[in-house]
Amino acid sequence: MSTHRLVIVRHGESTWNQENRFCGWFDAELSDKGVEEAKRGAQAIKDAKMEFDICYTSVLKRAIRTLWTILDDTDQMWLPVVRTWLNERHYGGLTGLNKAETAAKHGEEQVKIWRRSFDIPPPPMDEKHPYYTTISKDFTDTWAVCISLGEGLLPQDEASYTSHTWRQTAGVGKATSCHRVFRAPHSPTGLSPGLEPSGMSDQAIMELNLPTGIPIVYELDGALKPTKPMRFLGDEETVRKAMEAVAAQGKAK
Ligand code: DG2
Repeated sequence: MSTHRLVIVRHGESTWNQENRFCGWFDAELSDKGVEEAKRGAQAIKDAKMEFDICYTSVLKRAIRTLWTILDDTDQMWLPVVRTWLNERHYGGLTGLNKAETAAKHGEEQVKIWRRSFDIPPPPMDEKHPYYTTISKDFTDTWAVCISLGEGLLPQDEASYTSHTWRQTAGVGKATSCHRVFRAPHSPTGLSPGLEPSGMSDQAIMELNLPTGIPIVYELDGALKPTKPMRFLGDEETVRKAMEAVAAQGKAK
């Protein structure tokens, strides 16, 4: 029997998604299209008459603003919001680079590995990297323990282990006392191990290209195990096209 519901919405398109740049911990804003996507996500939640008890988001503004937009448009602005380490993983030395240009330079297969591999992290960010200072400044004070120079999807070192552990404890497991949980994360970390309730295989997660702004619904039992397959609040064709577009970001032009 379903007693709990988890709804996940990857933030709307960011300005760096729009420019097809590796973003990671860089705090990019939503693009105008991203705001529209968040609004469409809100409409889908409204149409499905879904209400929540608690919301989780990252400490990055693209996710926070998506959450605000959805709460505003569904008239649930009063809900408790936890901003925590649901951040995108650190994209290391790739941060700021164009994904298609990187694929032309290093090959599409290599870029797919960097984007989706569980155990191969992106190249590390060194101190001369153009975004090193910005990112360290944004996070060193509050999240010092967690500063890393690049993370894969599974922990490789102490810093990214901390980062992963924070993501996992920020997930649905912490919310057993709440029956209707809303989460506004990033891709692909939004569904990484410990955050994806159906326990998708590594391979399935590697192939998953989470679309921006389209809600994913999990119906769960008291032990937080899915009682039904997860579903998108969107028509099949739109979801398919949106996922293909995310996959295509790593193709050489
Ligand atoms: C994207 C994900 O993260 O990129 O960091 O560039 O969800 O915060 O926009 P998000 C980024 P891919 O792993 O799909 O390349």
